[in-house]
Parts: sequence; structure tokens; C-alpha cells
Amino acid sequence: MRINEDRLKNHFEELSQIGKLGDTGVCRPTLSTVEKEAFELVFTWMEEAGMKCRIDHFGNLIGRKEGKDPNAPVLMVGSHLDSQPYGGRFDGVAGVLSGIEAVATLTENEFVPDRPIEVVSFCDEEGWRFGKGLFGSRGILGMLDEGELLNKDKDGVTREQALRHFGCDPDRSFESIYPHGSIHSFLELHIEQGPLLQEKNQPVGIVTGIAGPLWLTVKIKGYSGHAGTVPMTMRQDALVGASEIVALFHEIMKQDPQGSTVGTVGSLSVFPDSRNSIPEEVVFTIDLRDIDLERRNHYENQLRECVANVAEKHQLSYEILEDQNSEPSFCDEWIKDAIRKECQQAGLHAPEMMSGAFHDALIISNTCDYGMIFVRCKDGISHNPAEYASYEDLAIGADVLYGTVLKMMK
Ligand code: HGY
Ligand code: MN
Ligand code: MN
Repeated sequence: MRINEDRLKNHFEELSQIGKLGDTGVCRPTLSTVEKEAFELVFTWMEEAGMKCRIDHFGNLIGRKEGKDPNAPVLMVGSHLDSQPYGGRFDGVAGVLSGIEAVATLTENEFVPDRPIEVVSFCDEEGWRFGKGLFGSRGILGMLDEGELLNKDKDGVTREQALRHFGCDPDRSFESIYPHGSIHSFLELHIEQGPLLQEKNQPVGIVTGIAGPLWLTVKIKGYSGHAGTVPMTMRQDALVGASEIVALFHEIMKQDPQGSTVGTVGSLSVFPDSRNSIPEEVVFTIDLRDIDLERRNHYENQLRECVANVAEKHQLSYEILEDQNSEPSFCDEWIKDAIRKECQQAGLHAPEMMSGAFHDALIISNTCDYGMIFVRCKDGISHNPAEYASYEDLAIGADVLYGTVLKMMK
């Protein structure tokens, strides 16, 4: 073990107090005062590790360790510190803290890398606050959608307002863009958020690819009326329609139990939301993912057909908006090989696996080669305060990351 396990453990322990939720969870919304507090703490750890730090105009926290050639394309290691509203203390954090630990170990060993190394906590990886995720990683590659800074959260705050409140200046975001070719390669460590490593009794896995998420917003429109007087056969009840679609969508997604296609309705709102008025409008979200784009498109078409049929059946109108559409991507062989060699040298038999969760690596793969290291998490639980990874496994993962960075330097 080349990294400092105690320091890594202490960092997890201290950081999990910021935005603490119950005994083991966190709620650290993107661009919130809580995330800012986390950034300030992690900023000091990056400096102690020998990095110069900054928060860019997309709300990313970036630590940079100079290399022999300051103009060489950077080796980037990163993940995120924002969490789900009902989240765990390891999702994203594991990748940022292990990146810092790897650089701190390089610095202690007085190793000067050929190229600069950057450790990044990307802004708004999760995407639930403003309806679209992977914001900071899309930002640095110039991949933001027109007008998406005007997306509002549930309190009506726009992403632009939240960025300015965070201390960023969206008008200068062009200064934070990484031109194509300026990132040499990208490496991300993350908890698996699935059960495979526990099943295989292995602390570390090698990611082969990342499923692409399609995020839709479905609006179903009926007509409000008096709950006590409108006959059942004369209602245009948006909630009855939406509920039927949600149930049918679940059946569509269960068609191929062996497949890697998954679908979720995670958020739903009703208007006018009164127990004695017939619902006039229901808005709900669709999260549809697959490692195979063609198969994902096939399921998407079935969903769209289902919405149209149910709307017609209940004399409802509907609208389907596309919020996010990232294609699946596959990790690069030479980086998987570097991780494999590191695992073999550590006496590990690391399974190779696809990631159903998306990560900033999915975006960064648009500009450079990338790899991912998974760390076992208990029962595969994530996006839940019960999320748990052992410090022993996290240290093994961080040590593999450290050795992989050295190999990627060559
Ligand atoms: O939703 C995801 O896959 C990621 O955990 N944000
Ligand atoms: Mn994550
Ligand atoms: Mn997550």
C-alpha cells in the first residue's frame, strides 16, 4: 500500500460531516452553501497535496500539480462532491479523495510528473436540482445546451443565479473551457453502486463502459373539475393517465430481464394538487439507460407509443421534452490494461464490468481516452444514506488509482 490509508480515512470522515443526513447519509445539493463548505475544506487538502487550486466559472473545483512540461496536455482525475438529496457519503467523494490521495503520495515521494495532473470535483454531476446532470464536465468541453443556465430548481432559482451566488461568473465561462487536445487522458474512481463486486468478493473492479442516460420530461394534460360532481365517464383525469403510463413503462422495461436496459420514474408532480379537484396536469420524469444505444432507442419508441395510446384513451393531451441524451461510451484499452496490471501486481482478481450509473467520465470521453476503477459497496446500495464502502476497500482502490496514474504517465 503506497497511499496513506489513515489520511484517506480521515478525509472521508471529516467530509461526511458536511451536509450530513441522519447517521450515514448526506444531502449536498450542487452550488449550495453546503457544497461550497465542502469545496473550501477539500481546497485545503488539495493545497496540502501540492496542488494549486481554483474554482472555475462552471463551479468546478480544480487542483493542479505542475509537471516537467507545464504546457503538456493534463492527466485529469476526477469525480464529484455534489450528492443526491437522500444520498450516500461515498458517491463521487471516493473519486475526488482518492485523486487527492494519489497526488499527495506523488508529492511526498518528490515525484515530478512529465505532464501536469489535475484533480477535479465537477459541478452538478447528479443533475436533480436543475434537471440536467454532468454540468461541470459538459461545461469545460463547451457542451452546454443553449439556455440551460436558465433551468430553475424547485424554488425557482436559475442555475445562473446559483453559479453567481457560488462566486462564479457565467459571462466569463469561456475562460474555463479546455480546448480539444488539452486533456491527455482521464481516470475516475467510483463506488460500483451495484452488487457485482460483493458477489465476486473483490474490492476493486475495472469498468469496460458506461451506459448512456436518456432523460425525458412527460407532461400529461387533462381538465380540472369538481371531485364530487363530475361523472366518472366524463373525466379527463391527468393523474389516471400518468399512473397508467408509469405502470406500463415499468412493464416495458421488464421485458428483457437479462438486458441492461433500465427505466425509472423518479419525480412526479400534480396540478392543482388538491384532493377534491380532478388533476388537470401531471409532470413526471423518465430516466432510461442502456449500454446499447439501438436497444435504448427501441425502448424509447415503445414508451412514446404507450404515452400516445394512453392519452388518446383518456382524452388527454401530452408533451414529451428531452432533457438529457448522452450516448453510451466504452473505456480505452490501454488504460484498462494499466488498471489490470496494477490489480495483478496487488494480487487482485478484478472483475471487468459495465457501469449502469453515468459519471463525468462519460462526458470527458468526448475529448480524450479514459478509464474507470470501481470499488465494492455494500449490497450495491447507492443514492441512499445506507450507501457503504469499507475504508479498506477504498484504500485498495486509491492505491490502484495511484499506480495507474504512474503507468498513464509513461
Ligand atoms: O444517475 C447516475 O447514474 C449518477 O449516479 N448521477
Ligand atoms: Mn456519482
Ligand atoms: Mn450519483
